[in-house]
Amino acid sequence: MMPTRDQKLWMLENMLVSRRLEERLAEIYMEGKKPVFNMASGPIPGEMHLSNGQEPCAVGVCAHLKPNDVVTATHRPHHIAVAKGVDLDRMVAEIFGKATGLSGGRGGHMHLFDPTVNFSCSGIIAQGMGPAVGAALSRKLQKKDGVAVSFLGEGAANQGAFHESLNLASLWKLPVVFVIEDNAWGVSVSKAASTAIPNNHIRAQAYGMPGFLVKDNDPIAIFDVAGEAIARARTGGGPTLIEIETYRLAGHFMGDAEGYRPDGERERLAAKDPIPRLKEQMKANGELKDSDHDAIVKRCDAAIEEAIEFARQSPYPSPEEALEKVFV
Ligand SMILES: Cc1ncc(C[n+]2csc(CCOP(=O)(O)OP(=O)(O)O)c2C)c(N)n1
Repeated sequence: MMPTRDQKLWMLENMLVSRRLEERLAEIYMEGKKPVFNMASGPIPGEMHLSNGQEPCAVGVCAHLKPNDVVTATHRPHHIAVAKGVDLDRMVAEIFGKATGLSGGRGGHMHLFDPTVNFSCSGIIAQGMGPAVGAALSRKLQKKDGVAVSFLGEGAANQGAFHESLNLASLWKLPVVFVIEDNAWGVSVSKAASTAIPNNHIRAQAYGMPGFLVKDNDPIAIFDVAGEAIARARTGGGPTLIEIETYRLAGHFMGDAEGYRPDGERERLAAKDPIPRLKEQMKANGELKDSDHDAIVKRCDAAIEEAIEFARQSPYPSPEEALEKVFV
């Protein structure tokens, strides 16, 4: 299943929104954290996990989704939230901990919930998998349209929730797709040091569902495989496991010294950046002119600056509200 030019433009624009937003967030994150790095200070308090490099996974999959389809994402959620159509202003306000944020400022960047497009994420590894299976089950029981997609890291594939979720999804033939973003590292632990087999898509066999491996972090190849999996889920064919070999261009979180990376890995990965790759491919195919690209970048930056301004101007929640809408 090959994307049309419009679908490629959509993927390029969404990758650029995510990337350029994260570049701005990384700058703002450091405000108030110099010369002494205190995670709690500055306009963006708390941890910050950037997804730059992993954007193809989000756009290749979400290009096939509608607002009523469910997505559960991870602690590294920005690229997926953008591609699922989460409101940018309220997303950035949540990242700033403001009252106008998606979770009223209670959650921060790992807890972006947008029911209008059925998007959620969690800081707990593999935690989105059970809810995605539940969402798929509810759609099946109610005979409602819609699929669920659960994104996870390769580290999450060693959690019990992974195995429980795949088993039930297959047993009940649910409309759910599991997408592993394999960036080869779980914090500082390599996949080779944590996982008994070289590739997680093989685990699909144990649960009686199709499993696919997509190499090279290529949005078009991801679009192809995800399109078939999502179409199968929509037409009653049951779940699929997709493993994508991707890479994060930055550290596990902001402030990570990345001492665990082999020499030259960062530079080698940066040279394979998927966003300029798609841009150059489209230009070579006559699908994109420099002026088209400039117009896209301008549109992205305007939306990003507007969202940042909205977040900066928004009030913090009042202390009296702190215990509302939470488990105490
Ligand atoms: C249940 C649970 N255990 C441990 C952690 C701490 N932790 C946060 S991110 C992370 C690594 C996750 O690796 P992976 O799933 O590969 O995702 P990546 O960070 O590479 O995107 C860990 C262990 C957590 N958040 N939740």
